Amino acid sequence: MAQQKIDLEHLTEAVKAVAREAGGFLRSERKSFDRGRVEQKAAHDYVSYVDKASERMIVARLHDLLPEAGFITEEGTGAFGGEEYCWLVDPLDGTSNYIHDNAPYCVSIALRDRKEVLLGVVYECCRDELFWACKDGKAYLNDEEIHVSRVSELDQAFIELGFPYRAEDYREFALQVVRSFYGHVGGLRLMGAAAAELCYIAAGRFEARIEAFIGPWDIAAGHIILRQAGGRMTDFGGSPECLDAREVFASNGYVHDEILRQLRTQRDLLGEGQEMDK
Ligand code: LIP
Repeated sequence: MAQQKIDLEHLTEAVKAVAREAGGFLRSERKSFDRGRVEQKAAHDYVSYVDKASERMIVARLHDLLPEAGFITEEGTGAFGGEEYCWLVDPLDGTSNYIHDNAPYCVSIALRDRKEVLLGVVYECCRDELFWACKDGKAYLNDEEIHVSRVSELDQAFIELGFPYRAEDYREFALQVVRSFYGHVGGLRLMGAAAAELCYIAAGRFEARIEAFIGPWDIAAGHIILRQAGGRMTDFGGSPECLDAREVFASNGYVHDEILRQLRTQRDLLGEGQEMDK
């Protein structure tokens, strides 16, 4: 049966409303958050009842919007069985920040088909910032168009680092990244919410982000928002095929090749990591 043509602009507006609704739920629950109800998925990898409730609500809303789509979500709600369309959802990116009442934390929702990401929405709750973009469109923060910075000199670049839960596989690489860049760039920051941080590059606040061993739900929405804002995302070898999020290097494009030259030389320091659920 011919696949239904999707009105991406109309669908993106509906997804923005879902992200705002879920973000309002996160903010509301934060006021009475019970740290006694936090589970540990793996060492230092936490999930709370709020993550799960947010995901259930988002999946229900998205299913109503596009019943034929599958789901790849951080907490496992819904399923992906090879459908033409697939939602990628992180219901609370920045979980550890949220548990400790720190910023940023956000909702990340993306839709892809078998070829590419079609739309992405990231709602960062603490600053009430809705980042969004759809295929062949511009990137926005709330109603304002956003663009990456034009910083091209490494010593002026602000770089976001992510330290994944898989410390054993990432530690040596992470330490080498700090040795390579600390004192030689504009600044390094560790913020703990990949989806929001990719949008910060799209908005021109940072120039690059480096992390490995995260989930496709962490980066899918930020990927299209960054791309439509003029940015670039590859793995540490320079391949644009990085949506499995095993290696994620994002930038404003101007500093990409110079940083990539250093990442390539350090790549063998990465452990095996484990394949994320596709
Ligand atoms: C987080 C990512 C972050 C990474 C953390 C964690 P979560 O996602 O956004 O970049 O460093 O280890 O994976 O678990 O808060 O959704």
